[in-house]
Amino acid sequence: MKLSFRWYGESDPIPLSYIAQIPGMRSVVSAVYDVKPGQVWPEESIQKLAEDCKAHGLVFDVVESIPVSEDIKLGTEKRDEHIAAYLENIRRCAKYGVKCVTYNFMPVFDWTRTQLDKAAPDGSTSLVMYFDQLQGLDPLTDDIHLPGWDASYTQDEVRGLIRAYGELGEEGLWKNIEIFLKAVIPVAEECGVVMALHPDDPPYPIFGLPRVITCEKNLDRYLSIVDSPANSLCLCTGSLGCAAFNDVPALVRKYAAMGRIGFMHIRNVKLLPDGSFEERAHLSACGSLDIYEIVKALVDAGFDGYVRPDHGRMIWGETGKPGYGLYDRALGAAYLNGLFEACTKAKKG
Ligand SMILES: [Mn+2]
Repeated sequence: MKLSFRWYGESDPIPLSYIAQIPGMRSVVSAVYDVKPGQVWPEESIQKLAEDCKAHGLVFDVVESIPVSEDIKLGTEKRDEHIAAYLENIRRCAKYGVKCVTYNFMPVFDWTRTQLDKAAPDGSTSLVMYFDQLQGLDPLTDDIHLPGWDASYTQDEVRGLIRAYGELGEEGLWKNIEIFLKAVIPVAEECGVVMALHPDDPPYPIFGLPRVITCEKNLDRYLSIVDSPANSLCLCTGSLGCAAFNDVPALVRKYAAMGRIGFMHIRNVKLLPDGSFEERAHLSACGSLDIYEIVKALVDAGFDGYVRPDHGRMIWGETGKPGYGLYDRALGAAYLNGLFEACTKAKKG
């Protein structure tokens, strides 16, 4: 596996020199964050990312994300123009050494949580989703500002988008996914890039918005639309694992054996009885996921793709972007290194 770490570019409070000090760290996962979805990234920005990483002994070869615009997801009149920009972004990234591009197909909002700094008994804080904090909220009538939701939308724009997705429905979204994949995957193949689809987080509809990247049946459907190793998954254990219907180690075993995992996001979540969940430390004992079984499934399949520790807690007084501090993600990386070493040596006998 290739160990990687997400970095938000020059505005990230964590310097590349710190990331380079994490044992076994190889790749930086980043993106050009100041260009709107549907637009082309300046080559100089991509080149600068590659050069900055190289100067610290790191490789910029994973992009997270090239966002899929709402126009592509909804299939508006701007779709063709936005897909053309998407293809150009894949070509430009490949030119500077990118091998894997992460993206998702979540309508309107990416991840959804109700609180970003829930304190645990030990004083650490993490992201949580508590259903009792969501109950009674209706984005069509209430002004809702949930953490992680794009603040650049006005409430009226959000309402317009929610109505448009309501009319589109799940099958309409699948149709637009098919149009996207049939355009993008051949170009990714040409460029030697693996497209890695991130699942919906959490993997079920929110406020009636269609969300389809949720479960084994739908992942199978997605991968079969274009049956190519370039059409792969960014298998996020915490996103799929916050729904009890997903058996995450089994999913990892299956898709790794098929050669259809380009990128692994590994983190732990604690599922609560009402379906709410809390992000926890990476260690298996801290949450509901068996991280050892997940790593063992990867090693058994001979997985050699990218892995990164996903969201961490805030610990040791660190402040910064929730989920993306240095300390707990570095602990996660060290834990993953240990599991990979143990599983790899046990496999060799
Ligand atoms: Mn993830």
